[in-house]
Amino acid sequence: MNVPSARLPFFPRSSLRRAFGLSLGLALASALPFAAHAFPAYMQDFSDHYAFNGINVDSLLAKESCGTCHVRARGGGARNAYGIDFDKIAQGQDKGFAGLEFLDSDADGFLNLEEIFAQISPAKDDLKPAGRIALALDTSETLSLAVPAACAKLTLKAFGFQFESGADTVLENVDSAASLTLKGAAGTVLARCDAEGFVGSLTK
Ligand SMILES: [Ca+2]
Repeated sequence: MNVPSARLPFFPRSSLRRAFGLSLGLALASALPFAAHAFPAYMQDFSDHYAFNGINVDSLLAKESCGTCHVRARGGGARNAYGIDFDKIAQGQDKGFAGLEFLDSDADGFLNLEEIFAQISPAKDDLKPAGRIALALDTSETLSLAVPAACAKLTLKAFGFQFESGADTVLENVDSAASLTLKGAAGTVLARCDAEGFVGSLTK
């Protein structure tokens, strides 16, 4: 699904982030404090935020449920690393989920946004992508990608930037490296190989 880049909080412009933080902040202001019966509302907020940005997180939420933010999968009690950051930053600093995306809450070497894009918990350092896709962008708008091993289907999503096919594109049967044109001055690109479990990103 192509999503207009102007709507995307991933685009590193503080005005967009502030605007989104405000709207999420208003939504959260009407929510109940962190309590067991309020969890579905937070999960819905999480799902809505990523759906708005063209990322379906149903698979992640089906696996993790309330464990997306809590130590216990059924919720309540202590928050996990992502839940602690959610409390401190998304809520405490009114930055919403967008404020967590370029953090590595579980310190496993992958950004929360990368793990969420790969449908992997951003809170568990024993659950992480199988390898990193390296992305590089040169001055002539050529995006280069290197995968750790052959990738059957490499899905790319751009925020701020644009591929020739729009915000999304797919490369098939990438053996080790590939390149393609990426237009735009600034933004974020996400890349993943679902079957192989690789993920990567570039932000400029
Ligand atoms: Ca991580």
